Amino acid sequence: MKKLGILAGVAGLALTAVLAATSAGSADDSKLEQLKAQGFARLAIANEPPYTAVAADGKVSGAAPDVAREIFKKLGVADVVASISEYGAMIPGLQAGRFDVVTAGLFMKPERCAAVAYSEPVLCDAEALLVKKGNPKGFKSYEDIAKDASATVGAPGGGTEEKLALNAGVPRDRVIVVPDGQSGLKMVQDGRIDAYSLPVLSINDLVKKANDPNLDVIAPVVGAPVYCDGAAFKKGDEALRDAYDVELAKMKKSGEFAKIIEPYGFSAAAAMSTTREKLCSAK
Ligand code: 6CS
Repeated sequence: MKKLGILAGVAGLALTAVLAATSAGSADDSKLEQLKAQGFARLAIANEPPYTAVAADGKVSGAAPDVAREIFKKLGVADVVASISEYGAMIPGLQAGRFDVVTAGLFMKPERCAAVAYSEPVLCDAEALLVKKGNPKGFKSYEDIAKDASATVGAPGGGTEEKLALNAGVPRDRVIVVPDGQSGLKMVQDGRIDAYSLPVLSINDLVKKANDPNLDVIAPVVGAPVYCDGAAFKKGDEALRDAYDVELAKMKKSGEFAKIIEPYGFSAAAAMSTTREKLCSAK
């Protein structure tokens, strides 16, 4: 009897393991199944061209949403809808379930990698400073701004440039939180800040559209890293992130990825030359 009891026990354990694996598998796939049923994925964006843009008619474009739209289509999610968020509110919004994914050029850094599940790299860029013509204060780096006791720099709230300026020693009261690109441009033009910092392609886009001969772009900011973003998923949605990465890798291989991002000025080679692992462990 004893032997039979042990066999029954082993069979029971095996059955439990199979059921657990199956349920875990279906639980893992549930987010993607939910998005497919919903018919769209909710993106967090910043409306900072060429990363992300919302036209007057509400049409969403920009390199990040365009890549996401294609990948979700390949995963069976018909469309994407976007909400504009400040960079500093994107991760809390994702964690609170207000968005399904952040596709906004949210650069991968160790502290962010600890809070979200990033895809592999998508958009890479250096940092820039928008200044008055001739760069009257001679800025080349965030340290230069720190050393000039009267200098102020504008940057997105919770954004990378804000953090870089603070870490370079610019006091909190000289790092001005600026809600969007147009505001930053105007504040430099009006002399209310001495510099406005965003990634190079964002600043270049602002300057091109401003058509103002009294502006200069300092790029790259000396001492600031080249960053890359990825699509940022909520911790726990790793199965969706992994499915996203499979399609992203295929698009990188086929050339479709380059066709989407390079017209915006981004380099597919730059994104393909690095990995999430490297970027999330960068010092
Ligand atoms: O990831 C960030 O924090 C930065 N990324 C972009 C595309 N613009 C500004 C922002 O600070």
